Amino acid sequence: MPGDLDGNGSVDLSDAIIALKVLSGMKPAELVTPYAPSGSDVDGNLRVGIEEAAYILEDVAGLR
Ligand SMILES: [Ca+2]
Ligand SMILES: [Ca+2]
Repeated sequence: MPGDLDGNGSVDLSDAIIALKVLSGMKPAELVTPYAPSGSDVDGNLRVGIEEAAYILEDVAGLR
């Protein structure tokens, strides 16, 4: 599922937190990306980044 970075079957704020931690530098992408389920990558660049954060937040906000 696109955006489901923690693989719990839904896209929610916990996924947004993961993406935002990566973007803010609190967590290196190298520590997060290998554990993100295949298919969670939104833009296909094989990294957790701004695309995932935007997608997740739009999804949580009901904009998608
Ligand atoms: Ca999730
Ligand atoms: Ca990505």
